[in-house]
Amino acid sequence: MSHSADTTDGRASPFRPALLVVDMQEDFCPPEGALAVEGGRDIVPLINDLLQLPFVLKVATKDHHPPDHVSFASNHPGAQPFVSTTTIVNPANPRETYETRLWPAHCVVGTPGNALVPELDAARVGHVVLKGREPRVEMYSAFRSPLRDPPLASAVSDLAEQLAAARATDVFVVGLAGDYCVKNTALDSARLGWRTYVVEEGTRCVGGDRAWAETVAEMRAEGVEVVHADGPEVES
Ligand code: VGL
Ligand code: ZN
Repeated sequence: MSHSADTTDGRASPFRPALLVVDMQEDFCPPEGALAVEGGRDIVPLINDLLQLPFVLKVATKDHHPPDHVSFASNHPGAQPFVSTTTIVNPANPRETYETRLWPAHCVVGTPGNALVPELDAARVGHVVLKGREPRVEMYSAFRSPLRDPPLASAVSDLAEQLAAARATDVFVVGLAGDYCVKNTALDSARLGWRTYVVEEGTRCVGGDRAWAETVAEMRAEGVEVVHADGPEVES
């Protein structure tokens, strides 16, 4: 893969890359996924190539929703998936509030749609992070819930601790969906201090190419780099 490493003083800085494979689950993939992202399955070969490389930590995240999750349109009478939104308020701090889009029910714990796609080389994954477990919170970032004051125990993630324990310096993000969980995970990774990259060929967006262009601009504005796989065969 190609990217440039910055050194201000010319000395070699440590490079201890980690790989985050976001939400490569049946429900985000055609042909049957409840929230299928176009081309979502096509990125698996590249991700499997990346999983062969010597990252210091390889993490898979999973969207892991209870049936009564707040992001499901079916849990809001009259709401339409992809169209309607709902307002989420922190029960412990009503000033923390945000509006979020509603979806078809997806990645429900214990259903086939929750499973990682079988063609993913999951044996090379060292750690799995489950997110979206708290029924009241929509959690796109695998690092933390948007409601943080105080943090809800059921929405806490150990991803930052795992990266720190592995002494990762750089975080590479791939998976689904580029305009939701990949974006928010990459933004939090950068905000928490890791040099962060999204591999363009390793993601697909709910909103297609147009959403990707907006996502790239948003991520670059916060220091996330968009990088490219060198070709169909990633060298190890
Ligand atoms: C995601 C929508 C709803 C994602 C998760 O993984 O990007 N998108 N839940
Ligand atoms: Zn979800």
